[in-house]
Amino acid sequence: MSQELYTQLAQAVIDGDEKVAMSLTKEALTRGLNPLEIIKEGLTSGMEVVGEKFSRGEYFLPHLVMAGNTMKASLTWLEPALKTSGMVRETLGTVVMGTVAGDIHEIGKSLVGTMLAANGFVVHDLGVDVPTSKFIETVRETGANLVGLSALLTTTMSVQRTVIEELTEAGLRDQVKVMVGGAPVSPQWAQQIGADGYAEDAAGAVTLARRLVGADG
Ligand code: HCB
Repeated sequence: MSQELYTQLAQAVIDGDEKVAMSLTKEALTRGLNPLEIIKEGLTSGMEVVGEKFSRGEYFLPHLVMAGNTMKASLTWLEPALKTSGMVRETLGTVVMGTVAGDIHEIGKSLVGTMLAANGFVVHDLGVDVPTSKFIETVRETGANLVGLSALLTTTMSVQRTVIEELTEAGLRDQVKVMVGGAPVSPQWAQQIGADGYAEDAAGAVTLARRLVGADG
């Protein structure tokens, strides 16, 4: 039953049909389905197909825009549910989160930020196309102990390394753990650039963040 709904939701993302996606999202929530599962099995799996179609030259930029807007519209319904899902009362740490310079992909970064906030982290979301100096400045100002860097393009992955290098140059590297993520990023890449960890999705980012700040003992 729920699988059929997820398939329809994925199709709505593929079609870039915001209206259908929002109505299916509301239905899924009414049925009591897990918001993270709705995102993973419905919205994200639709996005994967959109990405594949774009790679094959079947879809063009407007399709990416429409799919992105469709996912964002559904997330406006899912985020309140995600925010209450963690129900953590204590503060585990302060995170500076953003998509690196040159990259405007927003959705995954925002989802990770929402999940971290729901799970006890104070999140400073700097947005997208964030200048490297802004990460450094914000870590210094907030005394953050964690930085989350998102990159969706092979051409912007290297900026994650630049941010880490500049944190070191600014004398802040010992104060913060750095986690990286985004479609082209891998655990090997994280290791190669001297990041402290890689997370595949928002739930994984919460597990990793808790581990990095020593919340799990
Ligand atoms: Co975009 N785009 N795009 N895009 N895009 C991708 C990323 C491609 C893979 C599509 C493809 O070719 N198959 C491709 C990149 C190829 C590459 O470099 N390897 C691509 C391209 C090429 C481009 C443009 C260059 C296209 C052009 O202009 N010709 C252009 C780039 C502009 C720029 O940034 N300078 C572009 C633009 C766009 C938009 C703006 C139209 C739109 C984004 C809308 C928005 O964000 N508001 C868009 C979209 C939607 C996509 C796809 C289809 C989906 C991305 C997405 O939102 N996924 C994507 C294909 C794909 O990724 N399969 C395609 C859903 C979220 C939930 O997943 O992976 O972002 P996520 O985040 C996860 C996960 O990675 C992890 O947790 C998140 C939550 O689960 N995570 C972290 C992410 N960040 C983390 C940080 C951490 O610390 C920890 C975990």
